[in-house]
Amino acid sequence: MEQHKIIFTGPVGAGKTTAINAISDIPTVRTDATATDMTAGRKRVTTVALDFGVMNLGPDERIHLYGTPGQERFDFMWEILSKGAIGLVLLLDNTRADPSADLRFFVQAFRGFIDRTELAVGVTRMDLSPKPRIADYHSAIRGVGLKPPVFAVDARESRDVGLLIQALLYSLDPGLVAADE
Ligand SMILES: Nc1nc2c(ncn2[C@@H]2O[C@H](COP(=O)(O)OP(=O)(O)OP(=O)(O)O)[C@@H](O)[C@H]2O)c(=O)[nH]1
Ligand SMILES: [Mg+2]
Repeated sequence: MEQHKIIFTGPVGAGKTTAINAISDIPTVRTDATATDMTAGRKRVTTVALDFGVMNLGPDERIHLYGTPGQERFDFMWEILSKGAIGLVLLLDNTRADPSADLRFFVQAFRGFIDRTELAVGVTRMDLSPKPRIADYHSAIRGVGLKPPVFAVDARESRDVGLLIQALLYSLDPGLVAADE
């Protein structure tokens, strides 16, 4: 059995917990706690340690999905969770005040990891706020020297989350996805 590990990160409310829950083939492990600080203005619960789910790629290949907390005060978990992972899914919430700043912040925070592995970016809540557009994200991320796939996704939709993971796997190893199809 081959096992790979992928990390989901991004700001509070981007949909990390929702996405892992939507795609996981097992009941997910969550560490949601009642939000007490400024996060409470945006949502009722927030991840304080990690999310965990598993996606079966084939009979003997699995992906372990780990979600980080979005809140910066739990950023010590980011490095712990990233150990041994093969790629990063960055989810951004298009309704936040400055999603491009969120993009730059998380790319900076995970830069060492991204340079060793691969990145795929998913933009959620575009149904609620159509701007910035995907093209704006492409230029923002080219500005920091990266060229990852960027998709509009609804974190509640397993198909959307699945496409994002496939794009990440494809960047890592085109054979990995092709072999499964
Ligand atoms: N309308 C809309 N809602 C979405 C979309 N994607 C996710 N959501 C909702 O946005 C919320 C995301 O919440 P979480 O999954 O807890 O976010 P998180 O990234 O885990 O947040 P923290 O753990 O606090 O960092 C959920 O209520 C989802 O149902 C989308 O594309 N459109
Ligand atoms: Mg969460």
